[in-house]
Amino acid sequence: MSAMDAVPSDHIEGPEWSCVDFISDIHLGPTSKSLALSLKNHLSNTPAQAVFILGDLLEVWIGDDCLEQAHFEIERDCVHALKQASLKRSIFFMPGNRDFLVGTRFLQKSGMRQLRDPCVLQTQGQRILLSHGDELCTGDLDYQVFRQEVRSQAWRTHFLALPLEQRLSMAKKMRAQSQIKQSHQDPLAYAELDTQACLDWLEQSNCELLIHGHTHRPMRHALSKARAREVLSDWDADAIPPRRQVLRLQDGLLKRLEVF
Ligand SMILES: [Mn+2]
Repeated sequence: MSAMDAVPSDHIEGPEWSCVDFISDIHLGPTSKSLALSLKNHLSNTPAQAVFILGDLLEVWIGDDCLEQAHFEIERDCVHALKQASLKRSIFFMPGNRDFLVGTRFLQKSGMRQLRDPCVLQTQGQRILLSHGDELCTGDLDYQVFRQEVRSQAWRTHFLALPLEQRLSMAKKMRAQSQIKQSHQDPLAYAELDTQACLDWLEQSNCELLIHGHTHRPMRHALSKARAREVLSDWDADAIPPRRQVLRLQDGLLKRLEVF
């Protein structure tokens, strides 16, 4: 990877792509054998010339040194599959709130190009705004303060320098706090995106459509006469029926499909 590639892109053009896939919130972890298999199959068999992973590919990521740890076999395997797929198609990765600590080594080994959040995609005659989505949950001020702190270079440098055991226990604690918070809220309102914030971003970027993940509530929302957002599904192999959904833009049309 060249030095230039290491800078996250905020604008991607794919004039030659007739098929593009969007996924997010796969939440791969040490017990996600079945999901990892579905993802690997999809990455190697999709007709898409480009795959956009819009955050939370991993359940949690606490530093690229984990790639050398025995416990992280699923993630290591996924990196290998991404690399293989990246030889045939372009794979883009935007960090989510669970895996924003994915670093240069992870990206190099997986062959993924990193995107800024948000990022404008121009393809098939459309301008589409891509985001993980959590920055648009502006109604949750506590979360936005937390987000700003952990996304700062100072916090990142400090955290990544801690011993692995300490990082693991801090990540567990943060997860537990987030679950307590979530349990006290209406599940349909939890971590919902602010409509005006979405409209502002769309206007600033001159886009009509926002594609994002994060909420795990897959559907299309009309935001105004001309503007809409399309929410990606999370992946859950244990759900009945299992959810492994891909949003595909093919020949200018969006469709959702389940993969196996
Ligand atoms: Mn998320």
